[in-house]
Amino acid sequence: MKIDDKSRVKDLYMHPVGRDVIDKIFLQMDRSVRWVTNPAVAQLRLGTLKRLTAKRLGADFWESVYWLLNSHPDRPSDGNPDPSDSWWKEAVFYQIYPRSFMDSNGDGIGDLNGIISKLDYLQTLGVDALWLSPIYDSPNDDNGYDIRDYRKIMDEMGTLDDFDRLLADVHARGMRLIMDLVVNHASDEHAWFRQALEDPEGPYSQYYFFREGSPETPPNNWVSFFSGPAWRRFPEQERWALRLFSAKQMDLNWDHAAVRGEVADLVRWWLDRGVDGFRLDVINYISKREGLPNGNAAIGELMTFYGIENYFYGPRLHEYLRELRTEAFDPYSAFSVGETPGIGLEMGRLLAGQDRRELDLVFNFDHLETPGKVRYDHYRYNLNYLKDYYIKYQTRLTSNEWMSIFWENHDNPRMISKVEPNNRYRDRLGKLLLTLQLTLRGTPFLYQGQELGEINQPFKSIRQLRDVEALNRYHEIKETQGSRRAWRQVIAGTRDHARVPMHWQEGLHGGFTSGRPWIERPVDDRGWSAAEQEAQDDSVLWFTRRMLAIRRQYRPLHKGTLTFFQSWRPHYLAYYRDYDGIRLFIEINLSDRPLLKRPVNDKLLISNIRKSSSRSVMEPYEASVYLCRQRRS
Ligand code: ISL
Ligand code: CA
Repeated sequence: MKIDDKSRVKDLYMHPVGRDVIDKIFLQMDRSVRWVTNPAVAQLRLGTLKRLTAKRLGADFWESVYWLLNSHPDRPSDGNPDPSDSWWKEAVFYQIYPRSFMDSNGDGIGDLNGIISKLDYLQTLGVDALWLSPIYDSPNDDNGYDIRDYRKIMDEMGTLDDFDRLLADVHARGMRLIMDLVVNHASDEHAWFRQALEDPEGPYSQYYFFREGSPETPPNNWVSFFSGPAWRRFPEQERWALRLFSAKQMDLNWDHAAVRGEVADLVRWWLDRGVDGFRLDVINYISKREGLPNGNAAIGELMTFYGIENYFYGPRLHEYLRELRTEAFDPYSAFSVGETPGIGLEMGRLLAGQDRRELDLVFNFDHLETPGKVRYDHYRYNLNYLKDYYIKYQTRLTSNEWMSIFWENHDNPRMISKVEPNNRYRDRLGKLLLTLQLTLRGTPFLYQGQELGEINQPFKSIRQLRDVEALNRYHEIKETQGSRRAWRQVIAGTRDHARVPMHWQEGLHGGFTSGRPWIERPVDDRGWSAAEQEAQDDSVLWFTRRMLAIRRQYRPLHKGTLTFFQSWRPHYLAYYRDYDGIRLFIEINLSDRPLLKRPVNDKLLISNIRKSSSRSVMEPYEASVYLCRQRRS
């Protein structure tokens, strides 16, 4: 059904993209979406709404919304396809940020040989698959997310031989390895871009979004995720080029078939080497609206990024993903998980619906901040929201879809510190978050350091930060609001919290390097290194190992159904996982206060509380997993 002035608000909410957009707007405003679903409003014609809101939202607002919805006629399917036993549905992934994982040669930068030296550690931990953040040749403006040569290993990381050895060693341990595929953009130092600059009439010009126009004003009002306009000026060529991220990350033009061919080619090249799949960086941004029109101001203000409606879910996204899958992934049965910032639940279902053959999984980010907050705000993360989010997902997803489960990655502060900014209950909360992540229904992606209960860093000065996003942001805010306010924002959200070196052992630089690390790890947390935790039976590290072993042993934790128990109780999250007559019960206190327990005489498998002091009351942040006694029936 076409959406236009005659449509009603309820039509909007029944459309997958419409629903997501509305949910997102209300989430951002921290308001209940019931405002929209109530019958009086639901019947309203959009034309009427348009007239009522014309002043506030601007005439182009509704035009953008109609365009967005009408370019996505598909509906998620109601269920079915194969709830199959794809390996990635049962696997636990572990994300490595190679630059900060382990340095083998003392230059202060993590490398492939460093990773190889820690494979025993990872195998003992009990994870099934590794995801490596980019290790390709790169000038490192954005730590490898700006690729100069897709078929070369970054000098600091090692060589292709090292890579082949790493892959063979991973496989020999029965694990799998996926790489990061960054193809929304490439480095301005990539040969394609250099040739495009050299020869504006040549074939490579079409690989990018070049625009002429006044040297003072960028071609449109789009804003970069890393501050400033989304355009970079090339004075010699008298042209602008689109760059949604840093000034050195030039957006590739996927509408040009040759670009899609190149991407399929390089994917096959790595799959031929034996990798098991890819995580696809900002993959929902690859299709941009034709003509690159200005972004609507109301949307820009609300979402912080002007222009986003023109590409966060572009008109040809599904088509391009299907093509890439047919051309490159499917012949190798390779796995794909899309990083899809900004998309909502229903769009996620469209992108990862099994019957649609686009992606296997997506990373959705709506749960990383509680409503109304953004990463750069100071606030306490409310775990009740995580519960609501998860319940909502599990209620909407069908057998045709599967969910990724993650709390952290290299772009986000540490979850323990978000919940308890002063790091109280560090040990207990770390274990709670792991319990949750490893017992919910879906595929967990752990991020390096979670198994050590890592927390945010007490950075003291901008000189300690390295991340291009944080540095740009700091300087941008400083100009208008001064350095104190700039610092206050940046310290809350900087991605560097998660990018400091792994804490392998006590002493200098945590055993990460014998040289000077590329980024310091200012936190003083004696006792928390991997080696120290190894020697301590009740550490977070040992808890992670046990939890992973339990997950391996009990099938209900993979494919089992999930049934919530008393989901209406605030601060209380409990659920059953059932499979083949075996039942587990997971019970979690989401708050820092005591809470009533469900009376059980089931067998306790694991808990983050050493010895429960009471049979009826849970301690703050208590999390326990029980094996239920044989069910009568
Ligand atoms: O949307 C954002 C701004 O709020 C960012 O979170 C952004 O979408 C996200 O950081 C995208 O991340 C990925 O692509 C970036 C890279 O810097 C990140 O490290 C990567 O994970 C550009 O390649
Ligand atoms: Ca090194």
